[in-house]
Formats: sequence, C-alpha cells, structure tokens
Amino acid sequence: MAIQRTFSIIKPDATKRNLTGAIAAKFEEAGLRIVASKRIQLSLAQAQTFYGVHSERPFFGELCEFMISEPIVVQVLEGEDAIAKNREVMGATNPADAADGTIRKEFALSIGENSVHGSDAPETAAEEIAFFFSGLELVG
Ligand code: RTP
Ligand code: MG
Repeated sequence: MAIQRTFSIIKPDATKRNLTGAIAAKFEEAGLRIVASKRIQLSLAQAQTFYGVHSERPFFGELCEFMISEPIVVQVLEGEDAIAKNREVMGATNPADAADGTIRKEFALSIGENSVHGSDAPETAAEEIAFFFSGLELVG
C-alpha cells in the first residue's frame, strides 16, 4: 500500500475540552504524520457545504450547528494506508460501538459529538483537503 494523505477534523466537543494534543498524539502513535494543521471556526454555509452529502439526513441541521459551535482543528495526515489507518484509530461513529484504544472510545461524547472526522475514500480525501488547504500549506 502506498503513502496516502487523508483529511481530519478535531471537532468542537474535543477542542472545547482541550483534547487537541491528546488526539494528535493518537494519530502520531498510529504512524500518521501531521503535514498540515490549523485551528479555524466554520461558518454555517461552510459547514453545510462540507457536509452536503448528508443534507437529506435527519441529523443534518444538528450536525451543522454542532460543527460551528466552537473552533475546530483541520489537519492533513500522511502515511502508509493513511485513510484506513485513520479510520481505524478514530473508531466507530458511535462511541458505544468503538473498539478499545480508539479516539472515539476514549474521548467521544455521543454519536453526534464524536470528536473526530476522517475522510472515507481517496476521492473524498482529495476533495476535503482542497476545501480547507492550499498546496502551499502542505509540507510533507
Ligand atoms: P465522519 O464523516 O465525521 O468522519 O464520521 P463517520 O464517517 O463515522 O460518520 P458519517 O456517517 O459520515 O456521519 C457524519 C457525522 O454525522 C454525525 N452523525 N450524527 N445523530 C446521528 O444519528 C448521527 N449520525 C451521524 C456524526 O458526527 C458523524 O461523524
Ligand atoms: Mg463520514
């Protein structure tokens, strides 16, 4: 498996509880390198665009309001098989189903306030990275 890049968000529930460093350490321990990182606060329009794929889901409004409620940390993670590796270290969407040692098992509050986002495929990773970062900001 080749070196990949994936996109990650440390979500409002985690930044609010000062867990940015603890979550970043989980990525690094898993062999992922943080090649870009910034703390930002999304507008409602940006959140709605980013989560457009979920616009028909019942939780869409709640999800967008949550994602703008506090600053977030957006990052690009690089490594061998980075997309799958990140999903593995994140754990299942619902923390009740997440495996021991995963970020969501240790830190997430609920299925909605679940501490991290990670891209789910190479196409979405490329789109999500380009949504938040310019080429100049990516320093492998
Ligand atoms: P993500 O996109 O954030 O990495 O998480 P995921 O793939 O594990 O989950 P996905 O199905 O893509 O859902 C996106 C985010 O929406 C919120 N959600 N809330 N209340 C609910 O039933 C519900 N279901 C999903 C979560 O914040 C989830 O991460
Ligand atoms: Mg998803």
